[in-house]
Amino acid sequence: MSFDLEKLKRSVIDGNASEALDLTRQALEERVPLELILNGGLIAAMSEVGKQFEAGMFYIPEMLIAARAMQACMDVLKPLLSVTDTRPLATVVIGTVKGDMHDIGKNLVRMMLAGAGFDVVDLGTDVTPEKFVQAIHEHRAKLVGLSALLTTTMISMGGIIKAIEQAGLRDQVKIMVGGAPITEDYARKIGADGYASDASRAVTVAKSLIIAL
Ligand code: B1M
Repeated sequence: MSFDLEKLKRSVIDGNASEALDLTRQALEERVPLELILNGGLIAAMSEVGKQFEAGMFYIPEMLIAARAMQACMDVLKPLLSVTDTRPLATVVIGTVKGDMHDIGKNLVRMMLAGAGFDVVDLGTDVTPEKFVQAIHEHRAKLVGLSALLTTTMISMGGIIKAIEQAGLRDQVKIMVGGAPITEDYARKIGADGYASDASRAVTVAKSLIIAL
C-alpha cells in the first residue's frame, strides 16, 4: 500500500483541514481500510494533539483547529459508515454531558451506531440530565449514550442515571457510557448497563444491550 498514513496524521495535528481532506479522499480512492484511516490516521492524530497539550506545546487554539480538521475528515467518511437497511434496530439518544464540549468521539459513536442501523438522536454537547430525560420520553428511546472527556464532567454521569430513575424510565432504557476517562469499573459503579472504550465496541455493546431489553 502506497498511502502515507503518517502524512494524514500530521495534517490533522497541524490543523491543515484542506490537506487532511485531500488525503482522506485519496486514502478512500486507494482503498485504504476505513478502520486504518480512522485509528491509524485521525484518532492517532488527536491522541498526539492531547500529548502536545499536556506537554505545554499546544494551546486551546491548536487543539481546536486540529479538531476541526478531524471533523471535516469524519464528514467525508460518514456516508461510508451507513447501512441501507430501512428498519431501525432501536432509537438511541446520545449526548456529551453537561459542562463538556468535546464531541468528536461522541460524533464517531453516533455515526457508527447509525451505520449499524440504529436510529440516533444526537443531543449535542453540554447536555443536562433534564434534556436526556425529555428526549427519552419524546423519542421513546431504548438506549441512552453518555459521553464525557473530562474528569470534572464524568462525575455527572451518575446524576443523569439517577434523573432517569427518578423520571420512572430506568426499566425502559439501557444506558451506555464512554469517553477517554471512563472505565468499565466506573461504569459499573454509577449503575450504567454498558461501557465501550471505542466507537466500534460501542456498536457491539449497544446491540447486546437492546437484545437484553
Ligand atoms: Co480538551 N481535553 N479540553 N479540547 N481535548 C482533553 C480531553 C485532555 C485529555 C487533554 C490533555 O490534557 N491531555 C484534557 C482533559 C484532562 C482531564 O479531564 N483529566 C482536556 C482539557 C483539560 C480541556 C479543557 C479544560 C482545556 C482548557 O480550557 N484549559 C477544555 C474543556 C472545554 C469543555 O469541554 N468545557 C478543552 C477543550 C478542548 C477543545 C474545545 C479545544 C477540543 C474539543 C473539540 C471538540 O470536541 N469539538 C479539545 C480536544 C480536541 C481534546 C483532545 C486533544 C482530543 C479529544 C478527541 O477528540 N479525541 C483531548 C486529548 C485526548 O483525548 N487525548 C482533550 C479523539 C476522539 C475520537 O476520541 O473523544 O476519546 P475520544 O472518543 C473515543 C472513545 O473515548 C470512545 O469512542 C470514541 C471513538 O473511538 N467514546 C465513547 C467517546 N464517547 C463515547 C460514548 C460511548 C462509547 C464510547 O457510549 C455512549
